[in-house]
Amino acid sequence: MTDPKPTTAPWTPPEVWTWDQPSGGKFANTNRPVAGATHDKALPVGEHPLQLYSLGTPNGMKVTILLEELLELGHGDAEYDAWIIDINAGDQFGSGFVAANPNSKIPALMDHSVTPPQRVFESGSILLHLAERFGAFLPAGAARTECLSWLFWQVGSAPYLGGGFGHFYAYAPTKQAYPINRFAMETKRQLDVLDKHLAEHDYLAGADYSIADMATWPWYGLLALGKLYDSGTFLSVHEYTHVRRWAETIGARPAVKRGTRVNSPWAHKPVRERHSAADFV
Ligand SMILES: N[C@@H](CCC(=O)N[C@@H](CS)C(=O)NCC(=O)O)C(=O)O
Repeated sequence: MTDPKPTTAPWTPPEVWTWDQPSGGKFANTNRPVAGATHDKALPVGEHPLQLYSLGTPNGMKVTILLEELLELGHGDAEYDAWIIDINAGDQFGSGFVAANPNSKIPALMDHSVTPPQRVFESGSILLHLAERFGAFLPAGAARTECLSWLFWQVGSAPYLGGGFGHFYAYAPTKQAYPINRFAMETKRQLDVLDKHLAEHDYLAGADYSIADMATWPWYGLLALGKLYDSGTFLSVHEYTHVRRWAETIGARPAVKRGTRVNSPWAHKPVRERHSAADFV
């Protein structure tokens, strides 16, 4: 068997990588090989104990969906201020945001219900922090372990979907066969993992809707509904019938409809910043 033809011009990496040329990709203006703040900027603080600094991307939506679900359940203490962080403008590198999340990525939460205020970063950690604090959407016993397994699966898997498939299919300056084929393969495998599981379970942790579903829906649910990267036809998402059933059920929840609008300039009815229920007009 002959080797397949290379589909991109071969490149010999230099002995030592240096940051000397823009990548040309969608996030080329903000990507840097170093961490830390680029400028001084304090974060705004509103009146509620929970202060969220985020953007309505799939990672951001996870948290606003949970907060809206908690409010829907009657947890008044889950009232929150959600401030928008424009990652295309470099807001994630402001000194206040870096103090909340040294990794400079949305979402980040400051929980002022404790003294001193507790910073929480990484979407999975924020979901767990809030679920434990309110005793909701995290089942007990064996289902708790199953819930956490899927939660960790999601945060470990989505970079192949977002940073891999989505980046090369939708954001890279040119379409290249090698990375798109590699990450389309992995994305479809992940969809099939979910589809096989959801063929036998209503929700990821079993019978009950949990933070594992809230973490996974904005990525794989929207993907299966053809709403991510304009890739529904390319990935034949109609094949994943169980994921689609689960995604439609979750998408119909009022709290999910509200949560996906928060900090989302591109939503059908955007709520750029959320400070109270009155913001959802
Ligand atoms: N593992 C992180 C990923 C967060 C993440 O990748 N956030 C993106 C937006 S979806 C971001 O802030 N990107 C800005 C940047 O990379 O500079 C989490 O789950 O919270």
